[in-house]
Amino acid sequence: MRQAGRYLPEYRQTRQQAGSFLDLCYNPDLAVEVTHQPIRRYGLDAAILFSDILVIPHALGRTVSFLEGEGPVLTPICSATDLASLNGEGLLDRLAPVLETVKRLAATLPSACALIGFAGAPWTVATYMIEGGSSKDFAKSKRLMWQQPDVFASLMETVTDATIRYLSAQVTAGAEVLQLFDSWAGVLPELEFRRWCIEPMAKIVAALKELHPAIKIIGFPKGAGILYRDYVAATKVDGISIDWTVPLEWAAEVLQPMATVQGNIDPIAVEVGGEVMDMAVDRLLRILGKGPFIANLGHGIVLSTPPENVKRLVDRIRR
Ligand code: 1CP
Repeated sequence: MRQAGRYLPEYRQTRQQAGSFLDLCYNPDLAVEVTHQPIRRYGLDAAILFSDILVIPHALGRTVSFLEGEGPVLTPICSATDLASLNGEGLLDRLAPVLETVKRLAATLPSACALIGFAGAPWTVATYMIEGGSSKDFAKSKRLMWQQPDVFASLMETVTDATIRYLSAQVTAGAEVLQLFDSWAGVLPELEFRRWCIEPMAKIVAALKELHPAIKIIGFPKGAGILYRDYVAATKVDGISIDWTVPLEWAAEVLQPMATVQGNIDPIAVEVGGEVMDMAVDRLLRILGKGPFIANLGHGIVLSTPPENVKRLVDRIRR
């Protein structure tokens, strides 16, 4: 959940050297360095590849840029004509620098440190492609989904297929675990959640397991509420990353028998630190620590987090 990033001074320094954010993602020397930074600092059990979920739209031929302080900006997809401009042929060539980063990480990380590859889940990636960036209400995405269902379905299929090819290539390059981030799963009504979050994810998991039977896959349908249960059952993920709103006792009883549960400390509790964070960690370990569990946050670390709070968090979990 953003191991690397702007809360770390060493990241900010490397980020400056890189030029643009996408230049950083596509520069294996710097992306390897940035992936190693939190591992060096905290000795974590797993490293997540440094990249972004928006390299997929970029590799499909859309323009993508990250404006300082404003987040991502893409040329929005509004019609069948825009859709026709997507080009999946050169996908893996365009993503070759990221795959090179995975290869180098597999060779250089400590052997006890697992390497996690990742991608955005299709719904979340599609929202950025349709909205042209971040969104508060996801209205354009929902309008396209309901008013131009053929265009929307076709976009989802293109992104799903690209995601399978990209993640399969990450495994070939040395990723040992894959995580799919469906950060905006929680904005969909039930039926649409089943159709556009669960179904594509089930397809992705099945395809990747057929290609790489030993691969472990973690899903993160943020905000899914009680639908987390059906998501785990239907997608057959090995791990389920829960956001901080999911009740721990429910997760232990309902989710842990089906999958390894990952989560779910509130990122602001980590920013606040001290006893607030300690109490959250202790309760988490008490309730979920008896079953298969990965200690983590419930979403990405926030920029204003003091790095020493993360150190205290890791030390406490280890103890
Ligand atoms: O200037 C900067 O340095 C930009 C900050 C940043 C970082 C550190 C962005 C821009 N992306 C990343 C890296 C990143 N993104 C990782 C690397 C691995 C790690 O260290 O953890 C990962 C796994 C992601 C995934 C990602 N990107 C998600 C899914 C997870 C989540 O946080 O919900 C999403 C939604 C994005 C899109 C994105 N990338 C960056 C921004 C500002 C955004 C938009 C977020 C939004 O819409 O609110």
